[in-house]
Amino acid sequence: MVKLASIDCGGKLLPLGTPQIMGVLNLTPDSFSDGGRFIDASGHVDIERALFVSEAMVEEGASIIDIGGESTRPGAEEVSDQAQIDRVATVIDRLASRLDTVISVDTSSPELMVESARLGAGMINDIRSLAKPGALEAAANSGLAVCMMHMQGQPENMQDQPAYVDIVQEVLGFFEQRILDFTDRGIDKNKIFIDPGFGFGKKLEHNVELLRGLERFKSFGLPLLVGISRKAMVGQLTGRPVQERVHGSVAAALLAIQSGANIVRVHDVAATRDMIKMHLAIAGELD
Ligand code: 8Y7
Repeated sequence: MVKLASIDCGGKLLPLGTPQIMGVLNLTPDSFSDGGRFIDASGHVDIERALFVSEAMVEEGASIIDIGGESTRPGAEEVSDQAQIDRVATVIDRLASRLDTVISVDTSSPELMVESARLGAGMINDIRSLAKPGALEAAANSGLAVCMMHMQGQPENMQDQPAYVDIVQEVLGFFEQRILDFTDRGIDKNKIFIDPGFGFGKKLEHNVELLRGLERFKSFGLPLLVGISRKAMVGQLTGRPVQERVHGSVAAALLAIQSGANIVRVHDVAATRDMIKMHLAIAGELD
């Protein structure tokens, strides 16, 4: 298998020779798996706690921390740009200066993209794939790496009636077009990650088909990011509530890595790190 080199993420190098872990830091009151964990009694982000947990995730093996200030769970309402900035800016600033870890900002807001780049973030993770007016320009000007994710519909309605004829083919087609849109606007092709967007406008059968066909997404020669951690898919297949989905999530991450995923976006970093060590040993790639 052809190995990808490292990618420059805002001046920090993300190695891609082995699978990397993106740890999730949701600074939201309402994310489905861990909402409210960092919100104090007055409704503000508990910055010290967010920094502490981020550093713990790095110690456990995360090389990217994905910071979000807007819940994108099915049916979630959009949050204003300023409210998102208020939630995440200080944490991005303090983490970027304190850690070698790549800081990713989970946002669709061009304003927050610009502000995050200024504060030292290295990557934009936009579930809307830079669809908001001004987002392509903001991302291109930032020079940051960008994760392009597939979603059918919008978070408000995406789980109402997802429908595909051939999901893998349709998601591949989306990337083909969107890579052109990104590069036409001046985003460096070598800084694009692709992500099929598990659970975003997808029913269980669609998510299963995507995971089965995951290898086909390697055809672009771009790093592949996969997020299945604690999602409904894991709940449906194991019968477990959200706080009991670690084992199913780690299994899903291993299946994704065995099909070529370069980055797994997860809540349970330590468990995922153990799995990757096992994978590397058996695949003969342990350093
Ligand atoms: C994903 C994501 C979420 C994902 C990427 C959750 C922000 C829902 N899922 N970003 N974000 N890929 N790139 O369950 O799968 O964490 S939010």
